[in-house]
Amino acid sequence: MTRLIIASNRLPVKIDKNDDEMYITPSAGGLATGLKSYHKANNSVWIGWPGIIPESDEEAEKVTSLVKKEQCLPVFLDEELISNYYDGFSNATLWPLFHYFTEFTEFSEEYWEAYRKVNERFAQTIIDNAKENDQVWVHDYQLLLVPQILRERRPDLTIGFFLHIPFPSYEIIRILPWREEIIEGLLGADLIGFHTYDYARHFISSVKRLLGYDVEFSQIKLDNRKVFVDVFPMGIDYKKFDQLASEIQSKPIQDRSPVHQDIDRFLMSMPNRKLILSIDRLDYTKGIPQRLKAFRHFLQKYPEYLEKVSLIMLTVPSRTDVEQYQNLKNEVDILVGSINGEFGRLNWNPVIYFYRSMPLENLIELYSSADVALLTPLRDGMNLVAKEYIASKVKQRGVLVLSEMAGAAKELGEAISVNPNNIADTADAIYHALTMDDEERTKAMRTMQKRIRRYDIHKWANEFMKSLTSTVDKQSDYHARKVSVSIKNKIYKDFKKGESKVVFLDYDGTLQRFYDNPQAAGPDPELYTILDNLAKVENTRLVLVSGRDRETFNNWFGNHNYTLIAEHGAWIKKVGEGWKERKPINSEWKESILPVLESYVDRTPGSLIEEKTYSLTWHYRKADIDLGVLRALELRHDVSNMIYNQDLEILEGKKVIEIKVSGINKGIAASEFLHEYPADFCMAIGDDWTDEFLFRELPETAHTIKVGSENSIAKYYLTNYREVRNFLTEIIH
Ligand code: GDG
Repeated sequence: MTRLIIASNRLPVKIDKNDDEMYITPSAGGLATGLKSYHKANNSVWIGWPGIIPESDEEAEKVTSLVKKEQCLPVFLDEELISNYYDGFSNATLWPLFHYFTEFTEFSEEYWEAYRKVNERFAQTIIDNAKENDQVWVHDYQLLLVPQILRERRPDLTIGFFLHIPFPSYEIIRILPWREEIIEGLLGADLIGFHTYDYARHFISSVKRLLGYDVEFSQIKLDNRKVFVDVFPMGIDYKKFDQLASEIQSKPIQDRSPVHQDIDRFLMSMPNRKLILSIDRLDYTKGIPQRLKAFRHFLQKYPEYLEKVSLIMLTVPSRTDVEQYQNLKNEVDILVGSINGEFGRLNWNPVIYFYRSMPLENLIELYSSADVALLTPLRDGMNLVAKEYIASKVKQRGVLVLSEMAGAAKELGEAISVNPNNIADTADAIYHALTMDDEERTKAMRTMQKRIRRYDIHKWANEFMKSLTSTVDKQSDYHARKVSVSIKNKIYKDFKKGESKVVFLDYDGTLQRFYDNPQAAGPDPELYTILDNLAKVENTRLVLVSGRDRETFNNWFGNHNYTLIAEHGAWIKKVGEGWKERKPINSEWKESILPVLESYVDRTPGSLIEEKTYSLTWHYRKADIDLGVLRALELRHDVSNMIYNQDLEILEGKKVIEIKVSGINKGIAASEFLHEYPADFCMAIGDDWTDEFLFRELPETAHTIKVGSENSIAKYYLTNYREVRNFLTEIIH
C-alpha cells in the first residue's frame, strides 16, 4: 500500500528542554494545526525540524524516539545551518522577495549554499524512509529544491508540493540570482498547489519565460512528463473553532477566563462599546503601522467614537534577531504610544496592545467578542486568522475588514475589502464596519461561513491528495506509449528482418536540439556518425525530411548517402542525384505576404522571417513568449484573410508560422518515395506538427515515433533528440 510522507520545515510537534528534561508540545501555525488531523488519520510519516539542537548523540536519539510516537522523523540542523538556511535564505531572501519587499531581500552565496545543503538533507531523509511508489507532500518556501532532488533519485515516488506564501510576478522572481534553480527545483513535483489563481498564474508565466517550457491548461510540458499546477485555497478546522466558540460563549460570566472577564468588563463599562481585533505575527508583510495610522485617522475623522471603540492588537513576536523586525517593533511601539497618548482617557485606551502569544482558548474569546476584525496585510499567502474569525462568530455578530492583498480575499468577497496602503479608505472601512446594519452584517457573515465550512482543512488536504493521486494516471497515459525496452526490441527485430528498409527522420527537434538561431543548429560529428552508420546498413534507405531550405540541407548533408527532402517536401535530392522540384514554382504570392510578415517582425522584437522556395516562415522562438503567442494569433488571422481562394495554406509549428503552397507536405513526399521504393520495414521519427502528415500517410505497418509529449497519431513516443540518437545507435547493433 502506498504511504504518504509529509515534509515541512517544522514538525507539527516541537521538543523543548527544561532542566535537562525533554518534553514535547504541539507547534503553532496554520499548517501544523491544520494538517495534524489528516496526518494522524492517514497514518502518514511527517519529516521536519524538531525545533531543538541536540547537544549529544544520546539527546538526538531521545528526540527521535519522542517524535516517533507522533509518527514524525526529525531532520537535525546545527546553529550555522539554521542561521544561513532558515534566518538567511528562507527568511532574508525568499520571504521578503516573495512578498514583494525587494528592498529587504538579501542575496548571499553562503545562504544559498546552506539552503541547498538543507534541502538535500531533507530529500535524503525522505529517500531513506520512502518505500517504492510512496507519495510525498512537500510544504512551503523553505523546501523549494526538494521535489527535483527526489525526482532525480527516486522517480517511482509521486511528489506533491504546496506553497503557503504568494508566488510573485515574473518581474520580481527574475531578480533572484538562483531563479532557474528554484523553478527547476519545484518542477520535480507532479503537482504544485497554490492558494490562489494569481500565484499559479505568476508561477506558470515564470516557467515559460525563464525556462521556455510549453504550458497547456495549467499543465507544464517537460520533455518526459507533465507537471500539473492547480489552486487549493487552504481552509481551517472549522468545526473546532465553531464548537469552541459556542462553548466559550455559553459559559456563565463567573466561569470565564480572566482574559474573557476583562473583555466583558470593557464592553459593559459603557453603552455601545465596541472592539476591533487584529491578530498577526509582528512581520513587515502584515501592514501593522499602516493599520495603526488608519485607526488614528478614523479617530480623527469620527471623534464620536472616542471612548467607545478600542483596537485590540495581538502581535506575536517573530524573528526577533533580525534587524528589520526590531525596527518594526520600535515603529509599532512608537505609534501605539503616540495614539494612546493623543486620544487616551483615564478609563480608556484606544489601542490595547499585546506583544506575545496567547493560548487558543483566549484567541477564540477575542474572536467571538470582537465586533470587527481588521486584517490588513500588505501581502499574505492566505491569512487563516480571517477564516478563524468567521468560524468563531457563532451568532454572526461580526464584520470582517480584509486587505485585498491577502489570498483569503479571493474567497471572502462579502468582507469589506481595503487596500491597506490607502489609509483614508481603511479608516472609512472601519466606520462602515461599525455602522453596518444587522441584517447586512448577518447575511455577509452567513454566506462566508457557509463557504469556509464546506471547504475546510480536511477538504483542502483531501482535494490536494486526490489530485496528486490522479496525476499518476495522467502521467501513465503518456508513459503507456513511451518506447519501452520491449517496444524497442520489437522494432530492432523488425529492422533486422527487413529486406528493404526506409527510415524517415525529421531534423530539428528530432536529431538536434532547438537553437534560438535556426542556422546555429547544424549537425555535430556524433550525429554524422550515427546517420552514416545507419545509411550504411544493407538494403536501407535513409531519408531526412525537413522544413529546412534546400541550400542549408545541401551544405550539411549534400555529400552523404541519404535522400534529402527539403522545404516540407517541395524538393527532393536522392543519393547521387541533384535537387528536383516536386511542383512548379509560383512565387508571386510572396510579394503581398512578405510585407505583412515584416510588419510583424518590426512589432515583435526577437522574431525573424525565413524564406524558402515554397514558403515564408515567421519564427518567434526568441521573442517574448506571451507577445509571440499573441502576435502568432493575429498573424494567422491577418494572413488567412489574405490567402482566401489561393493555393496556399498556413502551418503552425513550434514557435513558427509558415505560409506555404498547399499540396506540399512531408507525408505526400514520403508516400511518393515509398511508391518508388517499396519497403517491408518503414519507420518515421519526428517532433513537430508538420510530421503528423508524415505519420498519417505511411502504411499501417510503419513504426511511427513522436519526439515529445504532445498529442500525436504516432504509435510511440521518445522523450527528446538525445533518446532518438541512442535509439538509432542501438538499432544497427
Ligand atoms: C503561512 C502564510 C498562510 C496566531 N497567533 C496566535 C496563534 N496564531 C495562529 C492563528 C493561525 C496562525 O497562527 C496564523 O495564520 P497565518 O495564516 O498567518 O499562517 P502562518 O502559518 O503563520 O503563515 C499565510 C498560511 O501559511 C497557511 O497556508 O495563510 O499567508 O504566511 O492559525 O490562529 N495561535 C495561538 N496563539 C497565538 O497567539 N494559539
